[in-house]
Amino acid sequence: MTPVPLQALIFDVDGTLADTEQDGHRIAFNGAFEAAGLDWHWDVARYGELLAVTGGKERIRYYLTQSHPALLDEAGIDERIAQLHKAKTALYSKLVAGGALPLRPGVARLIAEARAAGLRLAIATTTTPENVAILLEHSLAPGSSAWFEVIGAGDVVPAKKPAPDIYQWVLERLQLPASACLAFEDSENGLRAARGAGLTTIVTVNPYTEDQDFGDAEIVLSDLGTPTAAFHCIAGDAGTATQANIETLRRWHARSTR
Ligand code: XBP
Ligand code: MG
Repeated sequence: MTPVPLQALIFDVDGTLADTEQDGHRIAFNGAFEAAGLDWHWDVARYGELLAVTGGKERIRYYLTQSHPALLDEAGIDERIAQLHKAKTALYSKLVAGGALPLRPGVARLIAEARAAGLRLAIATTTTPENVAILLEHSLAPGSSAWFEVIGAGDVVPAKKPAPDIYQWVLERLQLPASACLAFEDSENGLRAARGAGLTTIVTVNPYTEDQDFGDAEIVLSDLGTPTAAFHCIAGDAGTATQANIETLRRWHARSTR
């Protein structure tokens, strides 16, 4: 069978493009709780546990089931969660616009190389669409949202990762089979979503996800690597590569679809 050529790269956002969780989303959640007069506080370790559930509204609800279950029976709790989440999104935007969240090593380089090579770009994330736009604008380049042909984000699909729905939504809009694409993820939930949609997946871990199960990934790396700082290959075969560039991506893609 002739191998399908690589045509598109699909990126997760949180934890993959930038380490947004600990010093971005977590801070914004806590700020929203404080502004609402609540004594809820998510420290770094607790937030790591809460990351088991993707989606900010879903994460607040999950926290309530653990710490304040009686609140879930109160009338108007859905609206209250939605309001808290809206306040959180506004705080997160401010943090990102202030330049608090740089991209991870090699991300801007790889995206530039992909554009130069004519690969199509897309995003598949559970985060709110405004968060994606503001991160790209401030941490990648002004106007860079337009580089991504399809941005699948937030509530466009009701079932968030680890469900494959967001990746399927993106693939449908790209009008490409999974076999023509590579996904980039940082978490087990993300990997399960991408694999569920049939995508070969490259994982770059971060402190919150490094102990998760990535057995189903094509390759697991510390990061994408830069010309001066090679990635560390955690699992899979990186050969002699020291950074993920278009040539290495094509190689990893070809061997996975053979
Ligand atoms: C990202 C998430 C999101 C963010 C918060 O997961 O789980 O919930 O933490 O975003 P992934 P919102 O990287 O797997 O897509 O508060 O905007 O939902
Ligand atoms: Mg992620």
